Amino acid sequence: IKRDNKFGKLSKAHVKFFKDLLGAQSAVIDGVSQDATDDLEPFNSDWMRKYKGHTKLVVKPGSTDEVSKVLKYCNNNMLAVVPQGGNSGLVGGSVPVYDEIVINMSRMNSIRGFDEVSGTLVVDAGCILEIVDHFLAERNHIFPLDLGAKGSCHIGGNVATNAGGLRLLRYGSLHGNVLGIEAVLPDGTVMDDLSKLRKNNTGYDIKQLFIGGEGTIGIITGVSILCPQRSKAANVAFFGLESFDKVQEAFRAAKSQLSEILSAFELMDGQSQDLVHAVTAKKRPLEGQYPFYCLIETSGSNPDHDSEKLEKFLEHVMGEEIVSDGVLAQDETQIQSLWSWREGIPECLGHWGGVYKYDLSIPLPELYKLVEDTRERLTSVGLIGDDEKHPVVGVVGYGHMGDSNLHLNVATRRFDTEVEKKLEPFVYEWIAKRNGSISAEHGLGLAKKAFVGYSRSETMIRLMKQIKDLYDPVSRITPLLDCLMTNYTAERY
Ligand code: FAD
Ligand code: 2HG
Ligand code: ZN
Repeated sequence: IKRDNKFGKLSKAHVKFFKDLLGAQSAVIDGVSQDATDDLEPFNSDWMRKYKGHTKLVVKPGSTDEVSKVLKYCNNNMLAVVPQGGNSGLVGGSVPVYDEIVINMSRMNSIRGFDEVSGTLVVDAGCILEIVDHFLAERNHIFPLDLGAKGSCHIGGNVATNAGGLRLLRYGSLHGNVLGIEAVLPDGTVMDDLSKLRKNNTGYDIKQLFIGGEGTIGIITGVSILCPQRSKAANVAFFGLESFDKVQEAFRAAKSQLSEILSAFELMDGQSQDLVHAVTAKKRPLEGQYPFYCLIETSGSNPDHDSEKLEKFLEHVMGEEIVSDGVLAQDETQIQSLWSWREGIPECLGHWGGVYKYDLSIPLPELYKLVEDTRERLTSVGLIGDDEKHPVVGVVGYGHMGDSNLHLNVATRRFDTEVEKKLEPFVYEWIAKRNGSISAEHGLGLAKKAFVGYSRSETMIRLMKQIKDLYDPVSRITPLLDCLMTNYTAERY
């Protein structure tokens, strides 16, 4: 993609404006009025090391008012920008594609308030998920979202991507939990919809457009969210199973027997666990090796009640030979250790080089078939192997079984066009045939924007484009189309 020269080039005068506005020295990382420094590098590349930008300026506003002034100035000067939270996104949406200014939200990191009676939390968008969850833990509450990147991702980034994560099965999506949003529109207008109300049927629920909007219509600066009570008891079990049919049986049994205390049901295939083992060399949770594993978590308010339920469930799945082997964590350390075999997969898969990632919604009965079909496809053309000559290390499937959300990952020794051509559009066509989604929880970003038509009709794409035009009207006239997100071009919305 070529840089669109309708966007202005950064000058020393622009940099001076931002330095004067933001005051604090650390709030502006400048590679314009001085030689580009290494300090810019982390903001120019993504977690997967797949996308690389060339920004010469990172600004870190410290308040909603500063975000507003930054965006207004950029709008007036045709300067392209990209919003960035913890930069843990997996679709290349958080890094500049060219020389866009990075608006990094990390300085907006205050917890604005928490009401222990209603469980309503109000935070700045730049708060890190794990820090917020620790704050809530001290108050016997829990953030209704958890994911492997919790140590770095921001609440604003979570909301902007409508992240799903490990406990959506229990607490539902951010579309239900987020009560209010404060955001700044492309022209600098502050949209204060930071409601704390659970119910508010007074017209359109506009904040929903910002949840999963990936920063295309505004920068989220504040979020209010309903947080559930933290459960007193938590249990984690890890099972080995002989087939995907057995995994489905185990899921049905878990839903019917553990019902309201079930808080996660995660799937890992044997190859994903082999690759984690190859990287960490940790002792495996089970003696034998199986083609499938699942991790089941329960959490509830009465430890005895939960244990009783769980015991009955274990008797059932072992007795009926639904699972072949299993282990139940005995303490918090073991809980963390079992979770690491699931949460550690994305990081371990990156060990060899590049990973092609597909985050898919698929009707449950066919969920694993895509992994088998993909593996067969790459094997048949000789791309998978143990040595340097073969670009592909392994094709693995894992994910949020409870949400019918598969993560198909192809771990490679290097990003390789031959591999990519075999995978795309094959994976997207496979998904479209089954009316699935080509992005269940990670968003479109740069990686998926060209493929949105596999999951959305022309009418839906037209409606999305109308919304983009409405919120960013200057783009239609001037056209300052992608003032907010240059990496999202007209093709996308
Ligand atoms: P970034 O990566 O910085 O940005 C993501 C997108 O949001 C970009 O388009 C960016 O422009 C935009 N954005 C960021 N902040 C704002 C803002 N304040 N206002 C407007 N737009 C903004 N995702 C899941 O759904 N479920 C998972 O289980 C999960 N697990 C993960 C595990 C690992 C190890 C990693 C690395 C990622 C995982 N993710 C998962 C991806 C997930 O999207 C991100 O971790 C997280 O939600 C992004 O937050 P962030 O602050 O890092 O956002
Ligand atoms: C997870 O569930 C994340 O671990 C990451 O969504 C998935 O890396 C991936 O493909
Ligand atoms: Zn996931």
